[in-house]
Amino acid sequence: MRAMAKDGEQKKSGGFFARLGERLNRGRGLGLSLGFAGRKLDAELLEELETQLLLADVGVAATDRILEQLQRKLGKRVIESDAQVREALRTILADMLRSHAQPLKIDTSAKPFVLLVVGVNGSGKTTTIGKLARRLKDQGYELMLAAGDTYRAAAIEQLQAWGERNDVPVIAQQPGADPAAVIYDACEAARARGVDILLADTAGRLQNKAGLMAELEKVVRIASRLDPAAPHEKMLVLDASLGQNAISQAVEFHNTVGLTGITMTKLDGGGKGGVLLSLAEQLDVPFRFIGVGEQAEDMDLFDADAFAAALVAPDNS
Ligand SMILES: Nc1nc2c(ncn2[C@@H]2O[C@H](COP(=O)(O)OP(=O)(O)O)[C@@H](O)[C@H]2O)c(=O)[nH]1
Ligand SMILES: [Mg+2]
Repeated sequence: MRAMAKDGEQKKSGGFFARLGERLNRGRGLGLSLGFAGRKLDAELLEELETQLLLADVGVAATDRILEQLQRKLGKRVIESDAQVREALRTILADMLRSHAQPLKIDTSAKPFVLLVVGVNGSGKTTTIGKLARRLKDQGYELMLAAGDTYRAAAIEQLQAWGERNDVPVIAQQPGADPAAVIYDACEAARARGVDILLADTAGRLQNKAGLMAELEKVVRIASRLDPAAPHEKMLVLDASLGQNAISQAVEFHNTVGLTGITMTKLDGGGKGGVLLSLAEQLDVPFRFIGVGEQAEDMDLFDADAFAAALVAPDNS
């Protein structure tokens, strides 16, 4: 049984992050096994920890930074307990993530505020739009969805199903239609109806990567026709279970469209979560939301302290 009923911006610190802790890497966080008590943070121990962090998708640069900070915090004294190391790690990770924890701000004067979701096929774009629709609707916004993934009929139907579930209108055309035309139509319709927020889906697969990137560039360009500030949010949806491949994807999308936010999905599955540290180290793009399941309520704001705490397994493990 799952706790339901969420209202608006209410912070779900306890419940949600307890769930995140349970789900992240199936309850193992980064999966670090410590056994540090009575030892010193010497070369051997640093190497053990380095291997574990790299295996947890933290990446080389972020791993180096973490170990450097840990040495600074713990010095060469004998370590009393794993809890002491965990506490130090929580602080270090939260500090690395904090500047990236910037919640999405809706400019309500935009009418519509256009939120374009990009990412490769299967990363969770359409599901994230569904979750956002639920969340933003609960907050009282007037919404519209645009079925910009015209690549497959199933993709359009999937978005329409989320629209029906949340009682939100969906602008769609036939499969194979020009996605930029769909987005333009939707921008016009949203403006005519005085909608607050337009959530626009896109395809993640084309004949080739260059084709996909060219199409996204066009979508972004056309979306700015009616409002030069649109799309106001260009959100990359990234599948955390891709590990270090998520990093190269993020860099590529950022270079193409200039991302303004990242939402990380599937942190409940094989995703170890360490990849966010790697991303934080390499890209100056805010983390908006995290997804920990397939249902509408399985998403929340990214919070650096809570995420760091969930990454470092509890002291009793
Ligand atoms: N476990 C889990 N599954 C997810 C999450 N987000 C999306 N999915 C699933 O991933 C699959 C692909 O999602 P979809 O939204 O269709 O991806 P898209 O191709 O990027 O639009 C679907 O089966 C979703 O239910 C998540 O946070 N956790
Ligand atoms: Mg989709």
